[in-house]
Order: sequence, then C-alpha cells, then structure tokens
Amino acid sequence: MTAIETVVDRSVTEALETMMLIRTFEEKSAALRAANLSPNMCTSVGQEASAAGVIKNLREDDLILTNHRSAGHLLARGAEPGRIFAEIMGKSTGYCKGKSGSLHISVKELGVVLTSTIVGGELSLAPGVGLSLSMSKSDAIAVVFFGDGAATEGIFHESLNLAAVWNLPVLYVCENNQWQAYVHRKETMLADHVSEFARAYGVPSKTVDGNDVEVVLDAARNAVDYVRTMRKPYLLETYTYRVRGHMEPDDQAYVDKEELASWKRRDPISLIQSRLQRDGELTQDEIDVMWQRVQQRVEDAAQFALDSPYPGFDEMTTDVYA
Ligand SMILES: Cc1ncc(C[n+]2csc(CCOP(=O)(O)OP(=O)(O)O)c2C)c(N)n1
Ligand SMILES: [Mg+2]
Repeated sequence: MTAIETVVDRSVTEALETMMLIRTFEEKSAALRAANLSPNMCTSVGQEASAAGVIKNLREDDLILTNHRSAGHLLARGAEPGRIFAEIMGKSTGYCKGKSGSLHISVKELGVVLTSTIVGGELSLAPGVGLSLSMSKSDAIAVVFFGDGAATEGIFHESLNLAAVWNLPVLYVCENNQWQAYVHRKETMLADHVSEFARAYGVPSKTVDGNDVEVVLDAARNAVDYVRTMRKPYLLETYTYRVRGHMEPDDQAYVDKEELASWKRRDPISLIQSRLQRDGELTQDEIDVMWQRVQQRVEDAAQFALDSPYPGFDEMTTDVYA
C-alpha cells in the first residue's frame, strides 16, 4: 500500500466514525424529544455521508454556513455533542448559551458562521462571507449547505449568480434529500438535479451519490481544490434521502413506503461498513468498538445536557442584537 492510499483509507474510516456519531446523536435527539426531554428538531438520518464527506476535506480556517438540519455538519466539524444537545434544550452550556435552540447555532471557534432556519437564509449570506475572505486575501473558502427546497427559491439563483460574477470562493453544497418539509421534491422541481441550474450561471457543478461516503470524499476534495485555487464558486449536489421525518416527532404518513424502503436499503453507513469489511480494512470487532465508542460519547453528552442549568435572567439581554 502506498503512502497516499494509507491516507485515503484512514480518511474513510474516520468519516465512517463521524457518520456513526451523527446517526447516534440524531437518534438520541429524537428519543429525547419523544420522551419530552427536548424540543422539536430536524434530524439528518440517512444524509450522514454528505456532512462527513464534505467537511473532512475542509481546513480549520474555512467557514461554514448551514441550514435547519445542521447537527451533522456541526458534529463533522468537531463540535461537542453535549454542547449541541444543551443548545437544543436551551441550556446555558450550549454553544449559544441556549439562545439559538437547534435552528440558529453558530460556533465561532469552529468557523460555523450560521445555522439558518429561514430556508435559503444561508444562501443569502454566503456571498458576503466569500467576499470577506477575498478582501482579507485569505485562501480559505466558504462552504454553504442547503436543501433542494432552498434551491427552488429565488435567493439560490441570486446567490449563485453573484458568487459567479464576483469570483467568490464559495462551495455550494446542495443536499438533495428528496423532501422539502412535507412536500416531495418532484412536486416543486421538474429537473432531478439541482446541479443543472448552475450551468446557466457559468458555475461548474456535479451531482454525486450522496449515500456513498467515498464518492462524496472524492468529489468534495476536487470541489474544495477548485474553489480554493480558482477563487470561484462550485456547486456540489449530494443526492441522498431524508430517512426520518421533517421534524421530530413525525409519523411520515405522507411518505411512499416503497421509496423509503428502497433508500433504506442503500443506508450510507451499512454501505461503507460492508465495503471496508469486504476489503479487509476493518473487522466486525473493530466496527463494534467504533459503535460502542460513539454510543458512550452520545450517552455522556445527553446526560451532560440534561444535568446542565438553564441560563439565568441576567443572560436574557446578553449577546442579542437590539
Ligand atoms: C423562507 C422559509 N419558508 C418556509 C419555511 C418552512 N420550512 C422549514 S424547512 C422547509 C423545507 C426545506 O426543504 P429543503 O431546503 O429541501 O431542506 P431539508 O428540510 O430537506 O433539509 C420549509 C418549507 C422556512 N423555514 N423558511
Ligand atoms: Mg430537501
């Protein structure tokens, strides 16, 4: 095995553990919600390969903007699960001292500029973040995660066009998970792929299998290189599926059972686990140890958040814009 192959293999195993962490975190979040210990929130179960595959390719000084389905992006970036749980629960130990809930988390030390619950809000700010990087002569890039629903809004087109015209170092990552809240993508878009829109603005783009983390790692590496060296935007579409409901709790009565089952058969975590086992990269025992490690981490994190205090009244007017 060459040195380069060793690096690639390690990045795949690391990405797998990140995906396990996201899955375990999201399922615990849903369980806490079901037990009325935590408020409503959106999970990214089924989409873990997109978050892990893209974010593993970023540098520490790159900046991230994301949407309401952001826990996976935060965890892939190295956020502490306990501080995310605490934020969702409104506790003082959360990343924004409990003021953001799940829908507005930003983490300055991790370069996470924004979680926007205004669909497309992240797209409206991305060119500005890209412009600030250009003006500071940094070779860092901005990455904006958004959904297929956001791509049907006008702001997506304005954002992409402006980034193209002004040569802004923004990587657009559309997580096309087939759903836009309770509306199927096919009801709002004639095209299957959001990447097709980019051509009209002169922006290179690619759609990849968003459930195959090796494919995402590879495509994101090329996309990040392009944006970093060319100082121009690129659109990467990760074609995937939102396996749980839009927002917990959700009985998914509106979901086609066959479609859901067919995507579950392509579960991104099972896919890479089987491949790594088949190729002799990981044994079942090693996989079990990885699951145990993330499960313990998530249990400890949830307990940390549950045990944390709510902010005091003196916190009510700090860190807020008036
Ligand atoms: C401007 C705006 N319109 C509507 C909503 C309600 N809403 C929240 S999430 C969502 C669906 C977004 O779909 P998509 O962009 O594909 O993201 P996904 O939820 O699939 O990750 C909608 C319509 C909102 N939050 N903001
Ligand atoms: Mg969607």
